[in-house]
Amino acid sequence: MARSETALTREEMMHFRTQGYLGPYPLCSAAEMAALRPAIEQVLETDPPDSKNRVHNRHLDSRVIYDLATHPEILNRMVNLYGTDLLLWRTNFFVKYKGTRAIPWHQDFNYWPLEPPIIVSAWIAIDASTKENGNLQLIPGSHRKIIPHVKATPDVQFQEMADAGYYDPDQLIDLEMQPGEFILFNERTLHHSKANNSNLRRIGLAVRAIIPIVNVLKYDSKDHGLQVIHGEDAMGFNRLTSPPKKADRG
Ligand SMILES: O=C(O)CCC(=O)C(=O)O
Repeated sequence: MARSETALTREEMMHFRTQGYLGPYPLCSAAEMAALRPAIEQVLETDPPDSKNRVHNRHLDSRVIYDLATHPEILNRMVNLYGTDLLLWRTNFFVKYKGTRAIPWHQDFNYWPLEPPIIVSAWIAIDASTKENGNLQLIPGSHRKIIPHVKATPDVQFQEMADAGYYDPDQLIDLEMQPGEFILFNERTLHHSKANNSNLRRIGLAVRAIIPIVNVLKYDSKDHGLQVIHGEDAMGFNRLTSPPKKADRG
């Protein structure tokens, strides 16, 4: 496989394997993200064609979001870790204003209709993400075991959360990020974020990519399909769709 300009070192690849995450890395500068932010905000203020949800899968109707999600700084690193063939499954914005509830500790694969559940996520800081406004926190190495999930408490955003008896929150690390930085993590890396108790908005964009052997068991909407973002889809298990055209909304 050709090594890209942003090829990971052997140490970085081993870090991802043993710790379950990598980064932060710069996708663009904070100034470049500031220039892009009005277009991102406009997408978030507009209903998508399927009118379902403004924060999910906007890479399907916005070229700005698609280009962000498939930026070479992300894609080249994903290719180094997972091989040349990659499909974009989902994107999710996580928008936290003052008072937005915490995201509980969880392993993503607990919730997802994928078989086998192999996913790499990139989480891109659209705004600065700091301890003040509820940055991501994760537990290095936690991807090596499967943690049971139980009914979530009402103070958090999800219906289910990791069973607190199965991990040690003292092992967490803070991933503070400047706008334009991103991290990578896998489907079992235990992570969460606290409530935002500050006046500083915190928007992150999570990008979920899979390899072609992964079968999507349930689609998010009738318009939902996957895009081949690198290499090819030699398996043909999943419904494919095209990237939005550059002239499209957003
Ligand atoms: O942005 C957050 O606070 C949580 C993100 C998250 O849970 C995810 O990307 O899977």
